[in-house]
Formats: sequence, C-alpha cells, structure tokens
Amino acid sequence: MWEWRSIKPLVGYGCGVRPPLEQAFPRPAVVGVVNVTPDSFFDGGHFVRPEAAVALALAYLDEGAALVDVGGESTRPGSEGVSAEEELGRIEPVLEHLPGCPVSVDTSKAAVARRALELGAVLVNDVTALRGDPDLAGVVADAGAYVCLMHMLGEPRTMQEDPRYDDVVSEVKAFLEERLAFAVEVGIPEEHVCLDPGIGFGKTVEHNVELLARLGELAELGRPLLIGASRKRFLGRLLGDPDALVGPVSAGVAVSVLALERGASLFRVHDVRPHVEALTAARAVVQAVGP
Ligand code: HH2
Repeated sequence: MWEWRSIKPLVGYGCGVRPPLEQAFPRPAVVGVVNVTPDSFFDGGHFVRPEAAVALALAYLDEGAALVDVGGESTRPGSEGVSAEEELGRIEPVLEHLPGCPVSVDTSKAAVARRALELGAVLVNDVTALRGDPDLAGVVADAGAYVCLMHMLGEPRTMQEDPRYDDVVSEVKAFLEERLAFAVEVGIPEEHVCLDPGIGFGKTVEHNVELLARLGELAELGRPLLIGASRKRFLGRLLGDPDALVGPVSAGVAVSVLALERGASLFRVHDVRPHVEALTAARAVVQAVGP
C-alpha cells in the first residue's frame, strides 16, 4: 500500500529518466483528487484555502493514495474555465507545501504545468489530451514527466448537451490511440503515458456504463488506464435519481472494483480510504486467478 515511498526518489522532478508509469504506480493505484477551486462539482469551495488543500493531500497519502491530483480549474459540465494566472495562483501555494510528495497536476495549460513540474509534480493530467494548449506537449516531453491523456467530446461548457456516438467504445479507443501516437511523435515516451476514457466528459449515463463494461477493449491499447468515476452524477442517476448532481461513494467503489477487473490501473477518487481498502481486497481476488 505504501509503494510510493519506495519509488519517490525515482519520480522526483529532475532525477533523470523515470521508470515506466506502470512501474512507478503499480495497479491498483489510487489517485486522490484535490480541487483547489470554488466551483468543482463535488467539493467546490471546500479546499480553496491552501492549508485545507495541503491537509487533504497529506491525509490522502496517509490513507494509501499513490498520487494526489491537484487542480485549480473545474471542468464540471457547464464550466467556463479560468486564466492561467488564476489557476496557478490557486495551486502554487499548495504545491509549495507538498515537497517530495507524489503529485500530479490537473491542468491543460502549459504555463501551469511548467511551474507545477518545477515544484515537483511528476504527472500532468490533461483532460484535453494535449489538444488544448499547443505548448503543453513540449513541456511534458522536456520535463520527462508522466502524462494522462483523457477523452472528452467537445468542451466542458457544452459537452453534456446531447452527446452522440455510433459506437462510443470504438470511437474513444480510436481517439486515445491517435493521441498516444501524437504524444510519442512529439517526444513523450510511450511508457510515460496513461489513458483515460473520460467518464462524464461528453457522455450519457449509457455511454459511461458501456465504456466501463467494455474497458477491456481500451486495455488492448497497451497502456495503463485511469478511471475517474468517483462521485459523478451518472452514479446517482443509476440509483434512480434523474436529477442527481453527484453519486454516493459506494457506487463509485463498485465501479472502480469492476474497472480493476477489466484492466484499469489508476483510480482518480475523492474518497481514498474506501477505494484503497476495496481495491486491495479486489486485487487479491483478481490475482488469485492469474494475471
Ligand atoms: N474528472 C474530473 C477532472 N479531471 N481527469 C481525468 N484524467 N479523469 C477524470 O475523470 C477527471 C479528471 C472531474 O472531477 P473533479 O476534478 O472532482 O471535478 P471538477 O472538474 O468540477 O473540479
């Protein structure tokens, strides 16, 4: 559960070539969400004060998170986005107080990522999969950082307005394959990349469920998969509330466990302890029947 302590020297900024992502963060790796925002869909406003965000990050690591994902911009459906200055102003004081901790930065902006990597972040979590800022790929490549490439249909402001696919799984798979090839082409080693189907990003409840059910097809891309289903509204809607804006922790844990069985490696969550406990037990069962 505490593997991150032993790999810490390998993943620190400027420490030379990093090992493959799957070695640095063996599955299942729980990624704790730290939203330093006033408006995130689940915890907006709770961790805007740097002290509160730092305390949350340290608590997550204590509970067994392999990584904490610090973000200063909400990507909830309907959100407008913030400037790089504002985003950096939110997360910089947090990152400054997490030296030596395994941190990822949830940003699509090169300037924000550059500073976060200087402050010790090891992974850039980009919900635009390197399409949002033309300079971001170079920043990741130059720093030798890890990157998460996520699928999103459209942009946060409009993405939930009637999303349509012919076959959501094959379209998301083709997108991730193309984005992975792009990343490699611009100098990011393939083994530094993880992929994410982007649960809730331009998807109906049915799209999310189908992606999770057929996750094995995305695992065929050969890179670790990150799943961010935690607390999302589709979980509440699956439970029968058509107006739910969030889902319960138990439903998120269930989805994570099934995703682990279908090949997911990293789990971006707001409730670290229950996920660590459930995924540790689930891993034991999965491993008992072979790799
Ligand atoms: N989901 C959110 C934000 N970033 N990154 C990845 N890779 N995958 C996800 O599913 C994902 C993500 C949305 O969750 P949250 O950060 O809690 O909310 P908000 O965007 O409103 O801050």
